[in-house]
Amino acid sequence: MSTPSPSPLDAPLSELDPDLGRLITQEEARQRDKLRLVPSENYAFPAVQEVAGSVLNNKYSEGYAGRRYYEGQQNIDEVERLAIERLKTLFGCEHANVQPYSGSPANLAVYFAFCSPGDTVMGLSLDAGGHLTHGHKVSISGKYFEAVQYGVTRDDHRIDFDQVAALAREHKPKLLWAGITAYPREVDFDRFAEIAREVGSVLVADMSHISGLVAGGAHMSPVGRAEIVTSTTHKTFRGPRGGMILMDKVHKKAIDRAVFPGLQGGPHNATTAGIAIAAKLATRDTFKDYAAAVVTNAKTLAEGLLSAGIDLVTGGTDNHLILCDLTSKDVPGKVAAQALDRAGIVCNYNSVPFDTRKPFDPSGIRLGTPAMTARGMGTAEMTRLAGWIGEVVAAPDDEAQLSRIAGEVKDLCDQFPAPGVPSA
Ligand code: DSN
Repeated sequence: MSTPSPSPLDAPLSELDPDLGRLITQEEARQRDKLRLVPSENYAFPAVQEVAGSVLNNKYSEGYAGRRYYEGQQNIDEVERLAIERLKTLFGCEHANVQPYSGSPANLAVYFAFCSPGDTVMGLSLDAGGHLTHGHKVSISGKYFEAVQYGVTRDDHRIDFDQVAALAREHKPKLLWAGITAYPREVDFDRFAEIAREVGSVLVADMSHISGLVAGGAHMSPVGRAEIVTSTTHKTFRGPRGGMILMDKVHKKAIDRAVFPGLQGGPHNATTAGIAIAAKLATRDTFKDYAAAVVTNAKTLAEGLLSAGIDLVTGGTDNHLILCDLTSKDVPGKVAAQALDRAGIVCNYNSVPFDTRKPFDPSGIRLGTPAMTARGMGTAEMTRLAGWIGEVVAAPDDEAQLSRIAGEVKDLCDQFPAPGVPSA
């Protein structure tokens, strides 16, 4: 019997699609040669990347371990059980759902589990550092529910707990969201829990940005304080692009049903495996050191930026991110972010609290240390980086200076290999 010849459709990417191959090679170079400061980004653990492209992608598994709608789950059930058990051990929760496709679907599942359209919900407004899915008017969370938004104080830009308590007493929301995407201070989940208890709301903590810090002991844990905890798995946690929901057992049935069959079809099994790996690695002392270093680096970068005359929202940071207010520099955030990118420093422009500019052309830039710390950079590198950012903000049109800095950034990056990114 002759061996069947392989289909030309099964050729490797380099032969099959050189255009796409070139784009991936270019993206590898970008992630290798530039300083990545978007606080929601990171370098996934190489082992996570390994499973992301594995044969686990090929399997359909609608349902949950032991209760699937397809046969052939001998291995997938074990993968999902491993991920769940490891998250329970890591975060100390009673149950975990690892099937949400990412953070927004995880949050939507919580709405679906607890609310009917028209119910009142409360969350931190986007311009104060919250997330679209916490009740913003353009999101389904603000369109299908009565969303009440709280903010930060005008004087110190920290969460205004007097306002949270007053609004919660007035509106008695079904869900009270405690979560951030552009808030540089520790979230006081105890205070949120107290308010939620008083008014009978379900407290939902969205720890997407900080789940790695929580796992590594560098931020107060919402588990045990909030009934429900949602998170992405690819930010400070360094797992795959995915989502998870942690909860007490009492909510297991409602949340599991809301995720499947309520919102989603088959789980992405390769992602589930990646979550299992990240949860295992997060128990290591090296990861605790990483989480602590992310915060130390952010504090050092913040001090350097203040020394360079850049105003910071709240005056500094307790976590992995920094929000710079460039109003006094008379440089729009977008202009600064684009100039920084040309200098090899990648961040995003961002609104600052009470911004007088529009969200697509705001007054600030948002910086974070998770990716640089994953490369092994420390406080000396953060101080250099603060100097470069100060130079760029002072002269965003000085192309000669931007090129000089881009060269220096590349030299620095050469000394700190990017995890999971092939060397040049
Ligand atoms: N897009 C994420 C961030 O950058 O913070 C939040 O979903």
